[in-house]
Amino acid sequence: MSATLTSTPAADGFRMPAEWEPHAGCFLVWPERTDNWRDGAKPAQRAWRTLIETIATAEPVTVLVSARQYAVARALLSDDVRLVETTTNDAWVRDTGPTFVVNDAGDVRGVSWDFNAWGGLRGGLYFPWDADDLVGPKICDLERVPVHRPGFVLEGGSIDVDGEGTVLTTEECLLNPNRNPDLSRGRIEQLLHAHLGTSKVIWLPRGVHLDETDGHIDNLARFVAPGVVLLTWTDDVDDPQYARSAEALAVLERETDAAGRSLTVVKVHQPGPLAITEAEAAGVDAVPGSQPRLAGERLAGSYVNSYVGNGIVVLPVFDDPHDAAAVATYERLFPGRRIRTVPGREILLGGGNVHCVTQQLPAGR
Ligand code: KQY
Repeated sequence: MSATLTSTPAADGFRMPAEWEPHAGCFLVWPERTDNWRDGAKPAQRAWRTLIETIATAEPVTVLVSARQYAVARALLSDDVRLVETTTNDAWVRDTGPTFVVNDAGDVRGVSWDFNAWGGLRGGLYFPWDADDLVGPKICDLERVPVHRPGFVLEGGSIDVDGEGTVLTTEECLLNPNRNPDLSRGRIEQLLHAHLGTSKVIWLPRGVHLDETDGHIDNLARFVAPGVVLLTWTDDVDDPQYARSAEALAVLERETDAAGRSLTVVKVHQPGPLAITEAEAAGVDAVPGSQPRLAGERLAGSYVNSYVGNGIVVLPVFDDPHDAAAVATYERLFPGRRIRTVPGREILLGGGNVHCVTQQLPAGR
C-alpha cells in the first residue's frame, strides 16, 4: 500500500504542475451507471472510446473499469490501453482521482481529497459515493506514489493551476456550505497552498450557469499558459451566462498572478445554449437519490472543459456553429500541439466534459 504522509506537499517542496507540463499518462473511468448515462450507457461508452483512443495517441492511458464491464471495455479499446478492474460509483476521475504533485527531483506524490459527490446530503448528485471516495488512494497504490490525505472535501475540477504558484477557483464551489462548512475562506486558502504548493488564489465568483458541480472552474476558466486564462463567454447579454462570465472577466482583468503578472484573458464563445432533448431524457433511468434528467433542461456546455496532453489538446465539440471558432482559438493558444476534437454531447449529458473525465499523471524521474 502507498504510504500515507503526515506532512504537506508544500512543506516537502512539492507543487501541482500545470496541465501542459509533461505527463507520464492519463486515467479515465469507464461509464456504466444507467441513472446518469442514457440507453444503458452505450452512447457514452462510444464517446469514451473515441476520447480514450485520441488521448492514447499522445500518452499511456489507464481505464478503471468494473468487473461487470471489463470484457465490454476490453473488446472496445485497443490493446495499448491498460484496463484495471476497480469499483467506482461513476466516471468523474478529475474529481475522484488524486491531484498529483511533483518536486524538482522528479518525485511524484498524490493528494487524495475527500469526495462527497458534489455536495453530500446537501445537494450531492448521487448516493452512495463511498467507492468514488477511494479512487484517489487506489490510483496512488497502483502508481506506487505516496499519498497525502488532507481530510478536506475538494474536487480536482474545482481548481486550476498555472504551475507557478497561482490557483484559480470559484467562490460558488469552494465556499459552498455543502463542501467544508466549518472552514473559512482564509483556512481554505491555507489548505490549497499547503497541498498545491501555491501562494496566490484567484477567486472567481460563479461558474457556468446550471453547472451541477456548483460552479467548477474547469468549465468556466482555465490557465492555458502562465499569465493567460481561457474564459467561456457569450455575447448575448440576455443569456444567464453573460453576467457570470462578465463578473469573472472583471476579476481576471484586475488581478495579478503569484508572479505579479497581469493576466491576458482569451474569450471562447460558449456552444448553444444546449438543452436535453425528450429522447435523451427518456433514456436515463429515473432513480430516487440520483440527479434527474429532464427534457428541455439547459446543459452547462463549454469548450474550456478540455484536456491538455503530451503534444495534444483534446476539446469537446457539439455540432454547433461555435465549434469552428473554438478550435481556431485552441490552435492559436497551443501552436506546438495537435488540436483534436471529440463529440462532447454524451459526456455533457452526464454533467461534465472532457476535463472532468480525465486525470493526468505528471512525468516524474
Ligand atoms: O464537472 C465535473 N468535474 C464533474 C461533473 C459531475 C457530474 C455528475 N453527474
